[in-house]
Amino acid sequence: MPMGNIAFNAAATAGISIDRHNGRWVREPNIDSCMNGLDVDLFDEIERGRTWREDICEGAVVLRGHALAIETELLNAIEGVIAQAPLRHMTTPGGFRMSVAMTSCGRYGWVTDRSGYRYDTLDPDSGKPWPQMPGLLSSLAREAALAADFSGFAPNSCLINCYEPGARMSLHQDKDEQDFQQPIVSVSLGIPAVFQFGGDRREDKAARIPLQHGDVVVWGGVARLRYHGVLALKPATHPLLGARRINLTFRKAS
Ligand code: MD3
Ligand code: FE
Repeated sequence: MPMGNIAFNAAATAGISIDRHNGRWVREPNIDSCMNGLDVDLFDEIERGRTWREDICEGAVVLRGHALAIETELLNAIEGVIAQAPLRHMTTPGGFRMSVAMTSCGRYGWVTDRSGYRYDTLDPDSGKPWPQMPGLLSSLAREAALAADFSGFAPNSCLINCYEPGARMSLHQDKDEQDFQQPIVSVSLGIPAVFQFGGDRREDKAARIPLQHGDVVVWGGVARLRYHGVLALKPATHPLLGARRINLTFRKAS
């Protein structure tokens, strides 16, 4: 288990004896002289050390490293979805094959074909409903939205985007959803990408924001309809995902 190793190594470096206790790392009570028997949550301390928040602008917050603590469980859940609804390269209304491979889970999946973009309850490749959204995914999205002050976020769609080196997403707005008061939560996993965050018009100059494995971003309020995209990924490999980047975007489609 990669997470166990990371937690263990960090604790060993800090020179603290630890024990596994209720699924979390804690200081061993018997050597804890100065804390008076208080259970210090060492696991949370370690996680906090490599997570922080960055405000991009009003309505947009990056929670750096926020998904790291559950990376293994997240990847297992994503694998389960992909086994039921495989990643595929869809065709845009203009007839272009997307370089990003996609699938969805939840009540609604985002689809594109020659007839346009839409949310659909059925996977067009199988004719079946999309796989259920795993509870771990919806909880992560809800909790991240709350951390950015959007309470009660209940996503009913999770789009899974898979990038290989060279894949990109050109500047666009997300406006196929019904209620723009609802935020969008994105989770980046695997090799890094440079995210482009533009303005309210396509011509507006876009800021470049690097997104790494474990970063979670919440986009809402005045940021919700801003143009955005992803630059072509550079060749790289990630220890868990190889030469791939997976991005999850959680939405309330309708
Ligand atoms: C800012 N995906 O699927 S996620 C998309 O990395 C999409 O795969 C990108 O854009 C990706 O539509 C970016 C970050 C993101 C998602 C939605 C936004 C940023 C956003 C909506 C409004 C503003
Ligand atoms: Fe988008």
